[in-house]
Amino acid sequence: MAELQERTFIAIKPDGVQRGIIGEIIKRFETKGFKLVGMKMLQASEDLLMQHYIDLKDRPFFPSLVNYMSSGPVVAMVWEGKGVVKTGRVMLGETNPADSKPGTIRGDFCIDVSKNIIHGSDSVDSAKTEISLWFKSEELVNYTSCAFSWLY
Ligand code: IDP
Ligand code: MG
Repeated sequence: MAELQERTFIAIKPDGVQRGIIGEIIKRFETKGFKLVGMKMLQASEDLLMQHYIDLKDRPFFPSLVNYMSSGPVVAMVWEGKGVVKTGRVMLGETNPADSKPGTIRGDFCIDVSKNIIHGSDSVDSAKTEISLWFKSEELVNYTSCAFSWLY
């Protein structure tokens, strides 16, 4: 049962919001069968983004990454389901859109690594850290999806 409640943190970055791709991204996770358990639009602070990307702090692109991510609102989401962390990453495509296959989100909707429209947690552990960084526990909802018995 617990494996069916795996959660991942997905964020539509400022370019994805500005370019009008929010609905398309949500649609892909929704029609796949994953369950949306948290969602909000926010202007992320530099503090939050520096914590979120702390592992990349020594990379040359770190300042421009934080600047990009704080350049407009983002849509932060938590999606739940069996294997959602790994499958979510497959649905995103590679970090560099040029290496992403058609059919993936980055493969279909963007061109450059510096504007790759979406974030997804890369492991179950990092998902837990990111979800608690971006969401308060009361912002996440527990409910039964009527599709559950048709998915599993
Ligand atoms: P990921 O988002 O696929 O997990 P990471 O290596 O964790 O990729 O990098 C985080 C984010 O930093 C990327 O999604 C992208 O926005 C940005 N980034 C990564 N590599 C580069 C680069 O070489 N130039 C500019 N931005 C980069
Ligand atoms: Mg990453």
